[in-house]
Amino acid sequence: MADGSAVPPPLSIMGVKTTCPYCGVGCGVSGAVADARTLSVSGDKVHPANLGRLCSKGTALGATVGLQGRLLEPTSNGKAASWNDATALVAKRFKDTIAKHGPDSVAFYVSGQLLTEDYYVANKLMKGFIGSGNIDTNSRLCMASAVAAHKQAFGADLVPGCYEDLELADLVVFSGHNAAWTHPVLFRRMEAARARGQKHVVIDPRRTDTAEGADLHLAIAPQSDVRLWNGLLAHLIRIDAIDRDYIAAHVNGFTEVTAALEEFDQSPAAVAADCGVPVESLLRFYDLFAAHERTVSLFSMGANQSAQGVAKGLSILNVHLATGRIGKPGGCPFSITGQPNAMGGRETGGMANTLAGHMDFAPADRDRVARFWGAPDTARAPGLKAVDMFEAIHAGKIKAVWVMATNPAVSLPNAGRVREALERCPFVVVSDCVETDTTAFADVKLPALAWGEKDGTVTNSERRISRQRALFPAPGQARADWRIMADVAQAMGFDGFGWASNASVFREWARLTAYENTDRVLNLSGLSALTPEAYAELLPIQWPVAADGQGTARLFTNGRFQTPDGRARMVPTRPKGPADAVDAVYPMSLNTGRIRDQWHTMTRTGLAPDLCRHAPEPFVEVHPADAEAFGVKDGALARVITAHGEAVALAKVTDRQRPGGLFMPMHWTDAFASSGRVNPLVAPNLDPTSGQPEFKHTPARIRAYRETWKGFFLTRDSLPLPSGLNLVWRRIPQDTCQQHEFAGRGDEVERAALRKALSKGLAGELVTYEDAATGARRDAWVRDGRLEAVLYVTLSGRLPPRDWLAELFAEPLLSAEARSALLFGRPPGPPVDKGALVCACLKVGAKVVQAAIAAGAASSDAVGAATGAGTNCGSCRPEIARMIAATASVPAKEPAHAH
Ligand SMILES: Nc1nc2c(c(=O)[nH]1)N[C@H]1C(S)=C(S)[C@@H](COP(=O)(O)OP(=O)(O)OC[C@H]3O[C@@H](n4cnc5c(=O)[nH]c(N)nc54)[C@H](O)[C@@H]3O)O[C@H]1N2
Ligand SMILES: Nc1nc2c(c(=O)[nH]1)N[C@H]1C(S)=C(S)[C@@H](COP(=O)(O)OP(=O)(O)OC[C@H]3O[C@@H](n4cnc5c(=O)[nH]c(N)nc54)[C@H](O)[C@@H]3O)O[C@H]1N2
Ligand code: SF4
Ligand SMILES: [Mo]
Repeated sequence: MADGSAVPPPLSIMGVKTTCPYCGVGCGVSGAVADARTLSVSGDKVHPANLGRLCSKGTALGATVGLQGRLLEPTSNGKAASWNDATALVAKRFKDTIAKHGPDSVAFYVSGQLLTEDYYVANKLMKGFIGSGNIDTNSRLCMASAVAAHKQAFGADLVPGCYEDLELADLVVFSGHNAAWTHPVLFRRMEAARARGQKHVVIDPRRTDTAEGADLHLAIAPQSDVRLWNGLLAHLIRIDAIDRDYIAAHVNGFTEVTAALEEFDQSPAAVAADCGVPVESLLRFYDLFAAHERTVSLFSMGANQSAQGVAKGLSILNVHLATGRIGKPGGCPFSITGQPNAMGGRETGGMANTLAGHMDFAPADRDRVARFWGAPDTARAPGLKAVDMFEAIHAGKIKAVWVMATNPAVSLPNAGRVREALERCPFVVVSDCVETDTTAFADVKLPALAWGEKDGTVTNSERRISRQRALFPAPGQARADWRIMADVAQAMGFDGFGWASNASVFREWARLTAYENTDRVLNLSGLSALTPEAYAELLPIQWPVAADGQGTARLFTNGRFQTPDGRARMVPTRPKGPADAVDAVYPMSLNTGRIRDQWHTMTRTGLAPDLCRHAPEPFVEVHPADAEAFGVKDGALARVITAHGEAVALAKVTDRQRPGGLFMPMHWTDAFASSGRVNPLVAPNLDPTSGQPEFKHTPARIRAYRETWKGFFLTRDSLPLPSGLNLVWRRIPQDTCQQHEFAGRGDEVERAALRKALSKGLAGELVTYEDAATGARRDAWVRDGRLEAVLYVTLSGRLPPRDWLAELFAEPLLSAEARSALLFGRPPGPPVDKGALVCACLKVGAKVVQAAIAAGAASSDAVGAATGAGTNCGSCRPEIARMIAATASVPAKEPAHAH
């Protein structure tokens, strides 16, 4: 049963099929609503992307649909406003700004987390009717380099392969892709293929969980990918392992590429030295690649997020074109998408340098789109790309901006400057579902429907269009993004925004893809006359969709590309180092990325305590030799400093990190840590063609934080924490309470100020214990016999485990024993400390896994059988294997497939 109309579904609706709102795998989800906001989810057994599987994040969706923190009414300058007033205000401010300063004085910054229908409306409004190219998307931070590479090589932004290819391949190369954590369900499918003999090669400076069990890991020097792939191509040419017939029939540019290769020493020794890998490993990669006709090369953020991201992509595409490994079952280059609808945004023209339907600003394309829209003012030139857009806001050139479904105050590079820009901007509108670091800068906040409420389509990494469907009625006054924009467009006086439903928006979009389409691969003609009922029931389908309604799994099967002569283009690329070189002041390379259980800026996954227990705090990974050199200790706090900013994070000393490299997760925001955001540190260096930032490399240094005291604070409800004190805090959501960890460098006066600030928000009786010898102080607030909060501080001593204290919050009445234990600082019985959560799906902690290993479980499967860990999405299996290897004298690894 499905509902595609604007009418909310009844509360009792059971088993609605929808799509996961997180990664680009695009898993089908069956959601069953029990009552008001209670939801249970399971994987959709017939969705082709996941066939019933979900990863830890998908599994925990039910924990994220509460209404806490939600925006439920429009506000203007912090005061509630009606939709009519808010719409009129946004329309007027945009119109006035345009009238005074021209269309390029306004901008939209949108997101791959919008639906295709939302994206289409945003783009039509900005490019078609406002007449400016100034709409860009967070996909600029994500997919822009791959898009540019595709356009140069194939003539359009086309992803050739499909998920089936990942299973049919004999060799899968992961280039800057930590699939085990970032596309877990696909990784699980490839692990199954690996058990049948598929080989895995991982190219990543870090030994990630994807690399852990791989046949080969090339821990390359940061930003040396172009050198590596060009070296591979030179080698394949040398041993005549390229497909000369395919090149002759279908590919231009081979001669130019060969000439460019010859500018460099392509001997394996020279390439290996430049890439910082052993020459034997390099040769193994070359041999594996040469030996396997059916090769898929996945590439993700380690490729795209680079000042040479386009060249990295092209180098990969060049190898596949030269070997004819494209458009074939199990053979293709595969740029994997991050967000649930990154693809939809690329299709509908969410990027500043494209129009819609894969049409550009070439006059013929531009005029065709303008004709279709009946919009004579349609923009004639590309607008500003994300980082430049925020620079233009900072410079006062853009005077009104509307941010939708993204959190740029956290996620853009050089985020301190982004915040300055938002602060300076005369008019900032933010559409979001919740309060974020970015909504703090908004003049107008507009409440958007969230996942589980919104309804429309998304396109996943394999070009598959799936429906997201509503499970809940709209809460408060929240509205669909497309509707909010259409209302503003109409209030601005524009025609063509009067759709009755999302189904009509989709139909118009599909018709545009088919409009005067003689050669564009992106064609949804078979969907351009969908009735509202057919739209409501639409089954997952891969574009292009022919007039007869048939989808398409693979592109370029006949060797024809979307270029004027139908031939693909190989494009010469030349290796360069990172944009900013390390030096004596900043001798290390700061790399950033994702962790297994958090999604981006934690606005949703941060609500699920189970997802916060694998890596509860912001951390920095550092190699043991560097830790030693800079006096950084494992488990202690460290300062990471770049020319742009500073952060404080927990040091994880590990040889999985390259010497000279640091890694920090991108996720933490002001809501979760006082100094854990990484993007104030990241240099805004861009790829000159794609405009994508080099998130993976900023010169940095690391130092110990050296606190003089530390402590923790557990409280039933979230409290605003004091600022201006010389301390750092991190908040960790627990089932029963909010845990805050503190460390400070101030004296007793500061600690007293902290205590005072915290007490202000608390009611109840305060009981205190002080131990002058260790400088320990324990405060507990008890109200009506229930524990409200505890604050433990110590100068030199140890702090007890938190889990035992957290559990006291669940007690309706504290026992006398518990009360004295509270002040004594020690649990009455054996300490409860579950350790980190290894398996978030089945809630299995490290201690339980270790116990199973100690009892003889010698493989991930055996640990799974004993504890359940790793038996759902499997993304913790590499970690379990590592724990086994660390315990056993003879490392018991996953079965290795000898070459
Ligand atoms: N759990 C989780 N999953 C997610 C997301 C999430 O937030 N959380 N976000 C989704 C989104 S939007 C995206 S874009 C994808 C991203 O998915 P991935 O690209 O897999 O994720 P990242 O961790 O950003 O980066 C991948 C790897 O690139 C490596 N790398 C760094 N520098 C280099 C280099 O110079 N060369 C090479 N070859 N590799 C390098 C990093 O060490 C890192 O391990 O994940 C999606 N899935
Ligand atoms: N250092 C570093 N920075 C990075 C990266 C990195 O690897 N390293 N990766 C970059 C990449 S690849 C990406 S994709 C970005 C992601 O960065 P962001 O897009 O900023 O991250 P999200 O937390 O996903 O933000 C989405 C916001 O939209 C809201 N939202 C969700 N659904 C809807 C909806 O339907 N409508 C509306 N109006 N709002 C909604 C959410 O509440 C949330 O606030 O980060 C980039 N930044
Ligand atoms: S792999 Fe996980 S996050 Fe990605 S779509 Fe599937 S369930 Fe969602
Ligand atoms: Mo992304």
